[in-house]
Amino acid sequence: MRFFQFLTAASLAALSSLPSVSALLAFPGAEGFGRNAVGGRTGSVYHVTNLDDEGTGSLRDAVSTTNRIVVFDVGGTINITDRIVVSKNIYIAGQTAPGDGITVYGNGLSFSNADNTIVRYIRLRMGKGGDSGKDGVTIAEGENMIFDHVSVTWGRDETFSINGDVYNVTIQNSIIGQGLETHSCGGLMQSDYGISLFRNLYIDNKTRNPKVKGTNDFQNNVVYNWGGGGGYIAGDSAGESFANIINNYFISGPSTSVTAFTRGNENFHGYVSNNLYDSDRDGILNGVVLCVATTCYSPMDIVTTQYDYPTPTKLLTPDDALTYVLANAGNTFPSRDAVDARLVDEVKSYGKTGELISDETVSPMNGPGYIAGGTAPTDTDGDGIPDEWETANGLDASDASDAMAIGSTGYANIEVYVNSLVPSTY
Ligand SMILES: *[C@@H]1O[C@H](CO)[C@@H](O)[C@H](O)[C@H]1NC(C)=O
Ligand SMILES: *[C@@H]1O[C@H](CO)[C@@H](O)[C@H](O)[C@H]1NC(C)=O
Ligand SMILES: CC(=O)N[C@H]1CO[C@H](CO)[C@@H](O)[C@@H]1O
Repeated sequence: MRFFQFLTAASLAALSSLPSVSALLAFPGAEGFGRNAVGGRTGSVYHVTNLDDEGTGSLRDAVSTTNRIVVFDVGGTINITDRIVVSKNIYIAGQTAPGDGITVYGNGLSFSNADNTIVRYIRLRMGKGGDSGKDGVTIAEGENMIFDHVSVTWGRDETFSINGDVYNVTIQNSIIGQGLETHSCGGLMQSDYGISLFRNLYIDNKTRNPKVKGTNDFQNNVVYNWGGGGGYIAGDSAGESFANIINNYFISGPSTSVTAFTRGNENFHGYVSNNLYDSDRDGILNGVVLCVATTCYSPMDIVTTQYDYPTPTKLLTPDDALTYVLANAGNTFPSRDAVDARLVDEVKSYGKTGELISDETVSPMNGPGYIAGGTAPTDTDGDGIPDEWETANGLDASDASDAMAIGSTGYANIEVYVNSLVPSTY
C-alpha cells in the first residue's frame, strides 16, 4: 500500500477500481474461505537449492522467515528429521521444481500461525519415522491459508488436522490418505471460522475422513475405503456445527465396515445435497443418491437452506467430481508419483482394492518412491523467473528486481510466472 502515498487524489480515484492486494485471489483458481491468502506477495524470492534437511538453500530455511515466495531449483525427496514450522506469508510454489517435483518425507509440518500461506503442488509424506502422536500437517491457530494440489499421507496421529482458532482455510484438489495405523486418521476439520474442502480425495483412513465440527463447506470430494471408525464424522461431540455437504462421492472399499456418515448429533446443522454413495464393492461405479434424511446422514439437524459460504466457482456433479479428482487431485505437476498413482488406482477398483497401513516402508507402499531431480531452467539474474519466460513476457532477464514488482493484475511478476505453470481452471 505504500505507493499510494505518492499519488494525487485524482490518480487515486482512477486507481480505486483496481483490486487491493488483499482482495486478490491467492492465485487464479483459488476458492473457498482461504481464497484471499496473500502469500509472499510483498516480500522476496527464496530459492531452494538443495534437498538438505536444514541450512542455507533448504526448504526448512526457506520457510523459517516470513514473506517469501519459495521456488525450487531442485526436485527430489527432502528427508526431514524434525518437524518443519512454516512462518507467515509464505508461498510454497512446488510447481516450480524441476524433475518430478518435491516430496517432503520423514516428519510433518506445522502451519500453526502461518497466516496467509499458500501451498501448491507438493507431497508432504510423514511416515513412521515421524514423531509419535504428531500429525502429517497441523494447523492449530492462524488465518487465511490455502492448500492446492497437495498430497498428504502417512500421519502418525491425524494426517491433515485443523483444530482450534483457525480462520479461513481452503484445502482444494488435494489427496489426504493412508493415515498410519493404529490411529489411521484422515483428520479433524474443526474450526468455527471457516474451512472449505473442495475436490479432495480422502482415502484409506480408518476414521475421520474427515471429522467435521464448526463452520465447514464440503463440496465435490471423493471419500474411498474408510474403515470402521467412520467416513464423514458429523460433529460427534458437543459443539455447534454449520456445514454444507454437496455433490460428494463416497465409495466403500475392502476396509469399510460402516456407512458413509456416522456420529452425528442434533447440534450438527447440515445442508446436504446430491451426495452419492457406492456401498456394494462390486468393482463397478454405481453410487446412489443418499436420501435427505437422518437415516442416510446419521442423526444430524438437516437444514433446507445452503450456508452462504464462498462456493466453488463451478459446482461439479458427483460423477464429474470423481472424474476430476481421479485425474487431478494431489500433486499432478508434472505428474503423479507412485504413491498417489497407487491410491488413485485403488479408487478405480471401485471397492476391490485398498488397505489401511501401519508402515509405509514395507509392501505394498515400499516407501515414498524415487523422485527424479531434473534441471532448473536458466535464470541469469537469479530472481526465480527463467530467462525464457522473462523475455517472452517483456521482463528483463538480467534485472532481478522485476520479479517482485507488482504488475497490472495486482500480482507480483513472479506469481504470474509460477501460476502460469499450472492450470487455473477445472
Ligand atoms: C531420502 O530417503 C529416501 C529413502 O527413504 C532416499 O531414496 C532418498 O535418496 C533420500 N533423499 C536424499 C536427498 O537423501
Ligand atoms: C475470514 O474471511 C471473511 C470473509 O470471507 C472475513 O470477513 C473475515 O474477516 C476473515 N477472518 C480473518 C480472521 O481473516
Ligand atoms: C490393515 C488394517 O488395519 N485394516 C483395518 C481397517 O479398518 C477395519 C475397520 O476398522 C479393520 O477391521 C481392519 O483391521
